Amino acid sequence: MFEDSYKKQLAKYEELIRKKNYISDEYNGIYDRWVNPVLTRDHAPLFWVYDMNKETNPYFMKRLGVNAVFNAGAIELNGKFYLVARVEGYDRKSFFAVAESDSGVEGFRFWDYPIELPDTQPEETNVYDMRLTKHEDGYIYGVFCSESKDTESDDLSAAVAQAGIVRTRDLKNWERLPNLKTCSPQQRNVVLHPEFIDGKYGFYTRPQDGFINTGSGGGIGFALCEDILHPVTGPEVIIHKRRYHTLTEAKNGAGAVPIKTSKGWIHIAHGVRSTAAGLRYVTYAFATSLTDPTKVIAEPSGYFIAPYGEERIGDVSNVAFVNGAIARENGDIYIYYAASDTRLHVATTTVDRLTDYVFHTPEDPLRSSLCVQQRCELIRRNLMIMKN
Ligand code: M1P
Repeated sequence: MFEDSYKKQLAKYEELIRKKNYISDEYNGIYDRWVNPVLTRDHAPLFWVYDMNKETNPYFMKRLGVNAVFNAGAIELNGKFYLVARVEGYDRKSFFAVAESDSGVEGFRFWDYPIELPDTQPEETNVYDMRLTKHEDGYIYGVFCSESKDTESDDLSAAVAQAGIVRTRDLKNWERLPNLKTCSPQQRNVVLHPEFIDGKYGFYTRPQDGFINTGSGGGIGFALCEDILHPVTGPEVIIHKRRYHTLTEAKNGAGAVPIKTSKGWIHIAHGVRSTAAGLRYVTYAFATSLTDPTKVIAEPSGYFIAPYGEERIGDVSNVAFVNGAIARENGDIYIYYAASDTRLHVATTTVDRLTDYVFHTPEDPLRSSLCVQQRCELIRRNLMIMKN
């Protein structure tokens, strides 16, 4: 029983890791979507899940199941692609683990051990969604959500979200710094800017009054911090506001570390709106000025990656979420987007295409009558061209 089941599961696992990925035939000219997810719960090595001892596990049972692998920070080091994924156990707790691939679109294999973060916050119950920033100070920083129970509330599910910070040089040895202190009672989706700004560290923030609702937190913020070892920010400026009847109406948040281009910093963020079927999460893009990170200089209308087809189904359905992208020196970009809090996909593009998309796609005019005008102008121009 043990031997047969083990061999079968191992063969399945190896087949999954070796599975070739290919580009989907869905076209938009902006990016290519790859068909197979790059990480799923089945990518967890068998020895993370099963007890491999025949004596203590004669039925070859899962003892510590993995429920989902999703929202990953991403980084390229020495030509290889690394993801620091959110791995969620059957027990609902998440942890981080490094997966490595040569191509960035397939063959991701987890390192033997997940990351054991220094346990410096006794009240911390859950950790998730690490953003990896290669900072110009020489460190790789991981900024993630550190979640604790809200002990001041009678509601059992009330929680407090803070931004935890770790740093490393090799993704193996991690130093934990104090959690970020901002003017907001809660923070999630915090991202460290890769360059110093006037000698200071810059954080994209997402101020929120409650754990789920942002309340008075009006959107994606930005704040500076003088000393990363004592990370306290000054006031937050809201750089990208939530807006009525757009995809950011309920909330939004920074996603991947911004990508530097000759025209500006390109951000891939997420926006959330309420529907009769619950919240819908999509990603969207915008650009900020190279000289002023608080100034939005381009804002294409509509979503960038939304959950399509099977991606719409999962533990938290109707969610596309990005917290990691890799921009290579040759101009290729790999965007790792999670589907419905369950699995991780990749979409590929280039700096040129992404820049064209962000800077030349029209803005959302915010009202139906203006949107139809915008579309009719496009149609008129196109029909003229097509007639000639
Ligand atoms: O469930 C969807 C996402 O919800 C949260 O994002 P936000 O703070 O913007 O609501 C995060 O918990 C994220 O991990 C999750 O994918």
